[in-house]
Amino acid sequence: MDQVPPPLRKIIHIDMDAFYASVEQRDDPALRDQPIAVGGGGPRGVVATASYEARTFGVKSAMPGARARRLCPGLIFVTPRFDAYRAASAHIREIFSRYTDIIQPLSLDEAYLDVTVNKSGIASATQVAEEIRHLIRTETGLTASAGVSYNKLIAKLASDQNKPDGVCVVRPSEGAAFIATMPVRRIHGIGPVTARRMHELGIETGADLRARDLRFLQAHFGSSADYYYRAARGEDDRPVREREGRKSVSVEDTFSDDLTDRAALLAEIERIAASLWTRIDKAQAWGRTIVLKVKFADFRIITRSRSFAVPVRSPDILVRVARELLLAQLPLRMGARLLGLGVHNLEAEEAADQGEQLALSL
Ligand code: DCP
Ligand code: MG
Repeated sequence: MDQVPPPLRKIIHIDMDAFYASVEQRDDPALRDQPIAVGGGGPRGVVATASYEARTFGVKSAMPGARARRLCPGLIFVTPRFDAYRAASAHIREIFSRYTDIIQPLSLDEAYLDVTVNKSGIASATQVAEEIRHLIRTETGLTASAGVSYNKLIAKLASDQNKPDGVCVVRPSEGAAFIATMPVRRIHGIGPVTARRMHELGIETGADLRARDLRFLQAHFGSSADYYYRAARGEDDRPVREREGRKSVSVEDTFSDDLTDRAALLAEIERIAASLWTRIDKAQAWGRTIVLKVKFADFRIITRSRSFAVPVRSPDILVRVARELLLAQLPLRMGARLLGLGVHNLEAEEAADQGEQLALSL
């Protein structure tokens, strides 16, 4: 049978600029042009995002509030107003829907759009992106950046290139060279754990990744090798809105000898949590419930879980909760043959709405 090559797709990735901070600056004129941080200014608070004025001081997302204040003494802390962010998010999604129904939100401020065939009849994806940015600006008073390319991998990297308020177009002939310059940790699906392993193997950039053959990647990264191999060449055929249907992500491990020793059990659960995080990050599947599973020597299974109001988006929280769930079971009444860890209650595609990240509530 003849293989007809699939038509080239036109994918846009839209990402709002300094999203929470921009909403705050829009709604309170006293905050305009000021260095602001949205998030907790208290002793245990974390910066969710900083205005561009604050970023020039080095203030960043996920930074402890105290450190942010040291870097930028005039920093103004603003308490998040999620209702306002959700409203802005709903508005931009409504703008997207004027152009296409193939929309995959990744969080409140970010989405992929497939505009290969689109409602406006505009052939140029770049022009569609510019119209969307224009509508966002005039209707919401906020700015967005866009990446325009032939797949999700490159569109997402591209939207970050000319931030804030910029567009970057990467054509099919430019994709491989574009990826070559990227640090691997910025490639979708390469989380912090994988990035560290690549670093240990001397793989820092897309070009380094491309220099390794498939056999080498398979030996080190198993079933993910194929994706990395293709990503290094600028190839990615994941469809927009692929996340439908997944219910949970989990990792478990059966031991050759039943484990009873506290230190050994904790070491195992940390290892399992790290490996689970790699999967979560790769699937971009954020869940609200963390579930520990223990199978005992007698094959009885217990599960213990903890749920949060918002999806867990931090590997540190995952590890900490995993340890706490396990510690609550120690000492075990008999050896464990298996430990498992999973996240459930995944953020549904439509409800990628839960932009409130757990980092904030700590
Ligand atoms: N966010 C959060 N905790 C983080 C990162 C982000 O709560 N660790 C929230 C606040 C951000 C929003 O999600 O405003 C969007 O995240 P982005 O990573 O897109 O960051 P920004 O939109 O703030 O900035 P940029 O202009 O770099 O996209
Ligand atoms: Mg953003």
